[in-house]
Amino acid sequence: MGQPDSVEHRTGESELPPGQRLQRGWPVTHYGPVPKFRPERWEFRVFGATADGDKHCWNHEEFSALPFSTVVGDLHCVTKFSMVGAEWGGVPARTILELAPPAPGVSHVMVWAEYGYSANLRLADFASERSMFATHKDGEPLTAEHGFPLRLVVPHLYAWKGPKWVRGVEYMSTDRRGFWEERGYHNLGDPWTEQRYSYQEKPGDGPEL
Ligand SMILES: Nc1nc2c(c(=O)[nH]1)N[C@H]1C(S)=C(S)[C@@H](COP(=O)(O)O)O[C@H]1N2
Ligand SMILES: [Mo]
Repeated sequence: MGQPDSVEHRTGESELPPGQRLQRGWPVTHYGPVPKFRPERWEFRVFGATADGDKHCWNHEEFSALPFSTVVGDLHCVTKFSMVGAEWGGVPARTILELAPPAPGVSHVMVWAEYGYSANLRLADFASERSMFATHKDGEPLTAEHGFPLRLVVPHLYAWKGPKWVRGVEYMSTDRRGFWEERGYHNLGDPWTEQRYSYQEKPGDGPEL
């Protein structure tokens, strides 16, 4: 056969997004050091424009007790490798939206991670049924370099939109750029239309640069 396992059959996708190539294994890609997990100091915070005006916090034990489910989704790195067919286990973003609802005017979220890494998402992208705060991949806990204890996976967007070592979500009534979106990457990041770089943005795709 010579080909990797038939990816199409596992993911239901007929092809990779344009310009992407299949990666064997799972490379580690991120900016900066891998944070050390300190359970006693860890909390997951939802803040900003919440419906009740309050912050919502879960410590690690509380977060681990939230209902667990799985989703199959691919990772498409803007540097052109894709990792396909992973089964992510964790807490769907929709569950967080239900437990800590946003105020009516919320249009975007900023997902925050250790060391100030952030990624902005339209609320509709965040609320996708495949957006997942993952603790596990293929039944195993995430490793430190892949985001343990928690990472966001948004399979329909480039993978920089999914922070590893995620610590919270900010609800926003206007869009703001996250870490890579401020540094030349596209504000929306749809791999199927190759929204890679900010110079490709059309009016309305993002805040003025
Ligand atoms: N906190 C944090 N999360 C991050 C990044 C980062 O630099 N910091 N890089 C992103 C990018 S560009 C990619 S491609 C994926 C890579 O995930 P992986 O290392 O598990 O393959 O993580 C994303 N999440
Ligand atoms: Mo990436």
